[in-house]
Amino acid sequence: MRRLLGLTVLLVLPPMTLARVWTTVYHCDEKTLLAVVDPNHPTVYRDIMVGTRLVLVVSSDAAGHWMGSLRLPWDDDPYAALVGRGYSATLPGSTSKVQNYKDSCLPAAGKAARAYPYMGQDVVGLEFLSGPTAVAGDWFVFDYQAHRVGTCDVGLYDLYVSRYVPIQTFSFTHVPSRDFNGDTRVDFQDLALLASHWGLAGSPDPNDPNTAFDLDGDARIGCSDLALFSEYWLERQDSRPPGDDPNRLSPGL
Ligand SMILES: [Ca+2]
Ligand SMILES: [Ca+2]
Repeated sequence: MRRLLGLTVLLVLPPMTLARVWTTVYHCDEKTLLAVVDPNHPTVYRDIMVGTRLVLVVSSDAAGHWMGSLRLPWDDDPYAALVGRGYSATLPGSTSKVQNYKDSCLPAAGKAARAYPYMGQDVVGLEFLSGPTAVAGDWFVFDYQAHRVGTCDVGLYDLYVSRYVPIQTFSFTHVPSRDFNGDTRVDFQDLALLASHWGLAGSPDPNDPNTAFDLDGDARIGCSDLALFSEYWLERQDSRPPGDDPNRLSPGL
């Protein structure tokens, strides 16, 4: 009889679901999702150009207090930066010195939400916590800036679960910029610059003005570079500086 009652209770109770926190990666317009390379590996993304700014939105399907972190290994730090928005040395309504990226904390994260820089022994990034009045939704928004050609892995951590094992890992690969004139958009002006260097020899010397146009590094500026250029046609980079943030004085620091 006792066993029967137990089975009855299990059948009547609603199915339990675990709260979930996750990060979504957008282009700088904050609307367009960054494409993934393989649908079977949803956190390995299409290559991005050096200078590209991505937007990382941390969301939750639960309410209440939570504490997490976005981090990258120190070895990857020269290649990219995780950047908060609206740096302040104090909290709202307080004069005590507490670092906070106030514009990175979205309304759904609650009034007491906070985000701040984090430096560990092997990792660097941001930590953040939602307040007790948090509701399900988008909680935090941060920027990712690609500084150098190479790869960078970013982990999302649930600090109530583990400070060492991420619950989500993103892998970004940075390729040379196609925005040759630096106006944040890949368009006809950049195509004209590429055409004006057509047929010239490339060079491994980063100070050689031709190097930027030899996109595949074969020491020749030609059709293969045009093909690589066209892959990013009309893309935007929009690598805005993070503003007055003493934690991020210059790229790669
Ligand atoms: Ca351009
Ligand atoms: Ca080439």
